[in-house]
Amino acid sequence: MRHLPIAASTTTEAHDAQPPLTPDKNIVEAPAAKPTRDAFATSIHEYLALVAVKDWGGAEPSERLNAVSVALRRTIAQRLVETERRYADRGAKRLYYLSMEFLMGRSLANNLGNLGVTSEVSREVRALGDDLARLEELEQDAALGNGGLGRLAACFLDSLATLGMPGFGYGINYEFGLFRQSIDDGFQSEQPDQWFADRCPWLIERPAEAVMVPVYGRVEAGVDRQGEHNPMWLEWRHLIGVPAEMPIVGFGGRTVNTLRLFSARSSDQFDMAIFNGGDYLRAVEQKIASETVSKVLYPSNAVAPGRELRLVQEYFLVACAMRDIVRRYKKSGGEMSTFAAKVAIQLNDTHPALMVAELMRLLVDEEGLRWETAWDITVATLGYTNHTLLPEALERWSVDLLRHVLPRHLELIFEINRRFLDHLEVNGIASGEGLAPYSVIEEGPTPQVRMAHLAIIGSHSVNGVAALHTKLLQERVVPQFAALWPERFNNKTNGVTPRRWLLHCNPALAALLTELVGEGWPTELEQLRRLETHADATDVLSRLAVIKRANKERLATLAYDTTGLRIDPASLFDVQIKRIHEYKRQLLNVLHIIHRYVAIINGGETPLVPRTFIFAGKAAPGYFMAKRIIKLITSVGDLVNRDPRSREWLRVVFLPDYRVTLAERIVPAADLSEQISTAGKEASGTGNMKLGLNGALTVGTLDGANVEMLEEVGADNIFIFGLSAAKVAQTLEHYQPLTVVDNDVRVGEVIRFLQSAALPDSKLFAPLVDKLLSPFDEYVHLADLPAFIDIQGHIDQEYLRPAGWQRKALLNIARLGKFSSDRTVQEYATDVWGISVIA
Ligand code: 26Q
Repeated sequence: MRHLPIAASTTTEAHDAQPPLTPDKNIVEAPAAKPTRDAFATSIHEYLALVAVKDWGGAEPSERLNAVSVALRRTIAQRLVETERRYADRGAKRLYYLSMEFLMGRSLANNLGNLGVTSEVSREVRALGDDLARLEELEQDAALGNGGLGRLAACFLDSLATLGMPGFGYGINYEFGLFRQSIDDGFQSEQPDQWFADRCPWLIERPAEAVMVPVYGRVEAGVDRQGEHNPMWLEWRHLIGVPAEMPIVGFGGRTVNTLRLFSARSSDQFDMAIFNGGDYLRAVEQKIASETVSKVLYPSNAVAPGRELRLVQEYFLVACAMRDIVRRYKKSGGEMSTFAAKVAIQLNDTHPALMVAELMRLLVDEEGLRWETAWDITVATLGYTNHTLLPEALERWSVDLLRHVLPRHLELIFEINRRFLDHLEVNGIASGEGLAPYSVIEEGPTPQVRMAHLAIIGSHSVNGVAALHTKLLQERVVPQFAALWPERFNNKTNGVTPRRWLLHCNPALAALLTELVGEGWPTELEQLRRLETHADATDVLSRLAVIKRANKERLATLAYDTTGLRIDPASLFDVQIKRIHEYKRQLLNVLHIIHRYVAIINGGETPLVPRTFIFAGKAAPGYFMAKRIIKLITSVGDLVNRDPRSREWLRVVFLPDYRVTLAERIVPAADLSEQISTAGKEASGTGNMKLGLNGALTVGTLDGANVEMLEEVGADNIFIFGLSAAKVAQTLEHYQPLTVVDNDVRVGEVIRFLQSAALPDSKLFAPLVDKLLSPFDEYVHLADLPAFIDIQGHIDQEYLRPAGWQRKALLNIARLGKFSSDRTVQEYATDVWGISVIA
């Protein structure tokens, strides 16, 4: 039996501490010097000689890529050390961004660009007889995330470093990132994505800073020497968290922050004890179980089985981050009583919400602070961002499971809740049954812990990610807390990094922008407003068109290479790229395609404009309806792409394996951006911003950040259609999709097409049709279909006037400057984190 006195430190490091990152202040260093070409070439050759044991001529392309990447380490490491010293000298407050997901994509081109050494390195690689762009294409994406939430975290890290703010990411070094998707016979199939967490040139392992994380076991009441309640957490199992650092290079290369990713390892000491006890197989099993914790990223919408592992993962992140943060804080001489003055922790959704209990455990059990003091520190330190309005997506853990995995944390959660409910009663805010909506515990046959409640009660700031989302969060999701603590709630509309999503992914457009508005826009995106003076300059508009056309040709080549389908760059590229989810309504998009097809076949009506409908996105492996929607898209595609009557006018392509790198190719090539979620369901969206900034016009509902995009670009420059969030709610009170079918000929034709044998395997789509016709279709597809078809007709007419279309595209680019993640991060820094630029 192993005893862990709770009052004793569990932050024990597994190995000796490393020397501090801060170098001797007397050493004079070159001020952020660029690497010289010679030094760079030497590093490449050294790496090949020492690691690959080859010369450049004999090295595989992937080894050359590694050599070039590792050769940048010297410069990056130097900036990292300089940055750390700047922060330390100023005693800067630091932000830690806790997220189960970081969707980083590729690093090489981004780091070269941010360091400002792309052309030098490109020349160097050419001198060696290779091509940098070719090598860049070999880099695998770091896909440690599902979608928007993970990519937002990555954009925020880029902005923090670019702004010169001390903001650091904490996450899990999954061995398997988000699954790879292929399309077999029109169906999604999934393959593991082993992204070689241990061999990534961008990850620097820090084994000396490993931390220990206890899980499982039980709690026994005890009393300390002063006679105070002193519980013991007993018979726990421990995991070791081994950190690796991914440097985050800010634009300009002056600031380099880090993303710390932890891998789970088993504790050798512990295993040895079992080995020595003679139970060899149990020891090996234990080892495997421990290392499983960081094995795989959970796809969103993951279903019940295997959830215990997800809970352990969430705690693993929280516990590793906590120990690392406290170690650094104490090393800098900080007292726990002033922790919140130097440390801000942001919870990316509720996934790391156990931090509320973990911080209390640290402060009360380990540091011996009074409950009230500890609570004030906890609330002052933590901030919580909500990313969803879907009630089914709000995290809940059963009390039984929590007791099993984290017995002491469950006790702390009960105590937090007891004191909170007491406070409500004492102050006459609620009592009896009226306490239920506030309680962290949802009573019932299997009582649940509501993680959003825990996060809200334990944080000084609660924010939504777009104005509408924040309003609905307060009105619909947690009105009880919004009324109780109005000052806690605030909005932070999402943004995207202009470096990756404009400068890097669309170099031709970026060059034109620089020529027209100057070179400040990548860090001051509002400067794009200056473009407005060119809105009627025909030469500028035609240059925009030429750039778009070239990007479309490049995408057409990619589409042909990956699917064998030829698409026409002269057609309108109509793009919907995002996770496949019913609320995002890829199905509505397909219904419109079917409408166009039926109009050609039955009515002999050819559309005004040839269109290519481009889809990409992954469905959660267990999400039946989403997977069926993919099959419908590919089946409709097979039909319309082959039929000689339609193929001139309609092409449908599903590009497999959507990921950051694929988005970088699609986004610059889009004419039209589909943002058609059921109003009130999409928290913000960020793809909408990326596409708009690259000159795509948006067709969208009044949902998420679309509302604010409309405000920015003006009603003439965006295609808004459909029910508002309020109207959706009203409609659902007595929704009769069959009435829409009866009243709109076009809708009737589309439904009859789906019910007929027009599509091979048409039976496969019966569940989709049933849902469309059900009064319980909470996504109200058919209610919005007539307006969607109407606006698409209007869009064709607009597209027929190229100058008018390009003018709108220009005004989108000019007016979307608000949606830079630099702006978002600055708002968080001022309103929530209390961190500043450390120049
Ligand atoms: C939860 C429990 C178990 C397993 C997985 C999950 C899980 C994982 C990921 C639940 C949700 C997610 C991801 C959510 C997400 O990406 N939300 C999106 O966040 C974006 C950034 O704020 C918004 O722009 C999008 O509107 C929102 O859908």
